[in-house]
Amino acid sequence: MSQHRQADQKPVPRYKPYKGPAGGWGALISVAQAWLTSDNALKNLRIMLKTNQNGGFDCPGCAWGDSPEKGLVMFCENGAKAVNWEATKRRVDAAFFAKHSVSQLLEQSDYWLEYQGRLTEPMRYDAETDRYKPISWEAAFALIGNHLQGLSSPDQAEFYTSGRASNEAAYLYQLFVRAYGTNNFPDCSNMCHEASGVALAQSVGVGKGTVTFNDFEHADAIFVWGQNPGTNHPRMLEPLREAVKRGAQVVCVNPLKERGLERFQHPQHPIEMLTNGDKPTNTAYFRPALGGDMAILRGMAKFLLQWERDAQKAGEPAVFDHDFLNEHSVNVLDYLSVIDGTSWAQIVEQSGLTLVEIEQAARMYAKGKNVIMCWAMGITQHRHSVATIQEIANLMLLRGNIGRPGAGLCPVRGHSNVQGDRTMGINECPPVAFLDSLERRFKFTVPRKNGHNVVEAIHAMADGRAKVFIGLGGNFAQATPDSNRTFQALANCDLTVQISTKLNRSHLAHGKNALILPCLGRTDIDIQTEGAQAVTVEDSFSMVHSSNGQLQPLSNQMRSEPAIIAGIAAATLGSQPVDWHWLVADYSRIRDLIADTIPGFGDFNEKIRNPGGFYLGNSAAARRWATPSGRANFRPNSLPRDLVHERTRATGVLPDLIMQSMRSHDQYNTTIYGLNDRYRGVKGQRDVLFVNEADIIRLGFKPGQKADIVSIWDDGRERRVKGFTLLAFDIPAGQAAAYYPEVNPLVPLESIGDGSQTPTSKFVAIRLEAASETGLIMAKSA
Ligand SMILES: Nc1nc2c(c(=O)[nH]1)N[C@H]1C(S)=C(S)[C@@H](COP(=O)(O)OP(=O)(O)OC[C@H]3O[C@@H](n4cnc5c(=O)[nH]c(N)nc54)[C@H](O)[C@@H]3O)O[C@H]1N2
Ligand SMILES: Nc1nc2c(c(=O)[nH]1)N[C@H]1C(S)=C(S)[C@@H](COP(=O)(O)OP(=O)(O)OC[C@H]3O[C@@H](n4cnc5c(=O)[nH]c(N)nc54)[C@H](O)[C@@H]3O)O[C@H]1N2
Ligand SMILES: [Mo]
Repeated sequence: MSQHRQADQKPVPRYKPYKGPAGGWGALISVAQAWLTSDNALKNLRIMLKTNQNGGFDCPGCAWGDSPEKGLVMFCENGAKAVNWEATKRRVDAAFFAKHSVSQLLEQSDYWLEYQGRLTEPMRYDAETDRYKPISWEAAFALIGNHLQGLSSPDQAEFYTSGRASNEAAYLYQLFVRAYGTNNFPDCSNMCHEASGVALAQSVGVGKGTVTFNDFEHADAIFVWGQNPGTNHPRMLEPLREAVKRGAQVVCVNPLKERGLERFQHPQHPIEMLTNGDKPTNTAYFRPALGGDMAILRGMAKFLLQWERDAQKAGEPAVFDHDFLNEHSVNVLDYLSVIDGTSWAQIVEQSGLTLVEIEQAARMYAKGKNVIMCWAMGITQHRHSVATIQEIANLMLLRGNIGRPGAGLCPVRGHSNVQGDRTMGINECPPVAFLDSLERRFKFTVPRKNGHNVVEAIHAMADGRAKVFIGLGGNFAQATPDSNRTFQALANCDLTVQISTKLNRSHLAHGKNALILPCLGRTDIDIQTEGAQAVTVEDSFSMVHSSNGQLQPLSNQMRSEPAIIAGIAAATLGSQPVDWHWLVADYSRIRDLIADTIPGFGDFNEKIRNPGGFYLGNSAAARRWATPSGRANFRPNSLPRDLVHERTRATGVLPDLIMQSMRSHDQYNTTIYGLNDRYRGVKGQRDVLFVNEADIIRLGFKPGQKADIVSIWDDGRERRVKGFTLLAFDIPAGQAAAYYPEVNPLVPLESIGDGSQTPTSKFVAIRLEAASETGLIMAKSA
């Protein structure tokens, strides 16, 4: 049965361990299903072949880059799902909203909501009938303009951005918002790689990765920390497998045995598919405690220091890269002294690994001449994420592993243009140089005070300090922590505006006035006054390239994101400081402004004609250190004293388990494509808690039984999700895992990263309680 049809039917939950490799026939079958059930099959096949091709569109899936030289088919299973999901023929129009009240829609699952199809016309919430009703674009813009003009301060509005927005849309948006007068730019990055940006800016002077695609071919060792590329960045599996093939070390650090980090069969490789051959994607696999990565890294550094001292005594070649340290770094002695000050006992206790394992990881690191370290949400969504990422940088600096071919830092980004949006100025703490350059170019007084991030925006709306919320994409209500409080915060607003492609819970968690503004997606053809428009995006490797929509939009009532922003801006500011409508008639005019104000974008319009786009450059990769010291900084942070938060400890309740929240194979963030998680063997359900069998029994439950999950925090609020099935799973003792966004109500709004304020979605202290509802799921043996 097709996965899409499940939206209207009750699925049968099932759990059966998955034995195949990642990719392979499973992926091919899944692509075929997504394609056949998209209601647009033939058109979609044609456009899928245009994914990530020159002249085609950038995959709306993840931010992994592609080799600019390769002519391969460059989409993956989950990219195909993302494309098909967007390119549906089903429509959510006035008739749909006439049929369903908002209260009725609230009863539906996230899966059902998005499955209903593309939003096709602007709608306004009508409180009397509890329904969305059609509104003209002009009236919608006027309503927004009136609300914004009526605020006593521009800081009473929040302007959210999700990472799919193109460079052109993002630039226009930030220009409008700053001309309006605020830096309130909460964005998805605040919940994602914020810690990477903060940490790396302090360590190496630039908050982005330093490697490019080709570096993977020259690395002797690649470390993959807290990332599940088999599901979230499938195109990364090929370079990993190629690295293993040529004898490089691929070291995975992840508490779960993720299938994509074990074996991979290339679904676009005929011989491999026909012979059913698959290849390993790692040479070592370590399974840490949640939040234990910094201790592992510190342990590796401690081994390195020991070997360096041994080598000095024995007159053998040094372990550290002394030339690099002398020429390029500061603070190394402070760092070495915090290493000496960290005890082996604390390292082992916090890491969840044995000393032998940490030594093995250190040897693999020390043996490689060129090492790349990759990481994602398993590293960034902790309280001490900034310190952990700085420890990655410290370890890499010791051996000069930044700024030479085959070596470097690689925070693997999430949304396809989340990195580009930051480059364009979607930043609540904008760099002064950027503000100066806006002021020079546009001659208005740019707001200098830092704005709100996601968590601050929720507080501001909850307290009544913010009254208008505008979302450029995304699903704010569902992606954020402490869901009940976020809902309440949005409901408090005088106006909420969602610029969206698909129906989601943020349209239902609305303010007193609310608008849904339907926009074009990456796959749609975008026609403006001067003709068809391309947009541009930046991938994880700082490659900027253009993206051209290929499909006829479902309705002529949809508008492009830049056109919608221009409409809002004109209704609010008239034609100040630019003629908004003139700008969006031809996006190359926006790109000219980008070229004028953002370094690296000179001749922007020329450069994007280049097939494959252009490289923005990265100062750290060129060993230029844009830090106050002018050098790479060792950051001597201490390990956390206790991984469990003192506000959890303050309750006196001991956690039963520490839980992480993660993505299934059938979802894109809050977009749920289906109820299966193929590589983890789960079918037909999402309300599951992965727990070690011994823990299930220790806590007085049986595998397959249902439980309520309650999180532990000292503010007297109850945070509970009900009736989760306990799945006996291969997971380290004391840990649990569940799917985001179902468990977001459990993440306390105050549980955030030091220095990043990212919600700690990978570390939630929980208790299990007997559920009112009980039941066993069918546990079939393989
Ligand atoms: N198909 C698909 N692609 C996507 C997305 C999607 O939802 N679907 N989302 C996109 C976005 S926005 C992002 S940010 C990325 C997310 O990509 P990932 O970061 O891969 O996403 P998660 O599912 O959150 O996976 C986190 C991984 O970290 C591990 N982990 C959890 N806690 C720890 C820890 O303390 N230490 C270590 N070492 N590991 C830990 C988990 O077991 C899991 O394997 O993917 C992007 N691409
Ligand atoms: N517990 C927990 N919470 C998390 C995470 C976690 O791991 N655990 N991960 C966090 C991370 S890494 C991220 S990035 C955030 C994601 O947070 P968001 O980016 O806010 O969420 P998405 O689910 O990606 O947004 C999906 C919606 O975007 C809209 N959309 C899709 N394409 C387009 C487009 O082209 N244009 C416009 N305007 N709208 C579009 C659709 O209406 C769709 O419903 O969630 C965070 N929340
Ligand atoms: Mo993300």
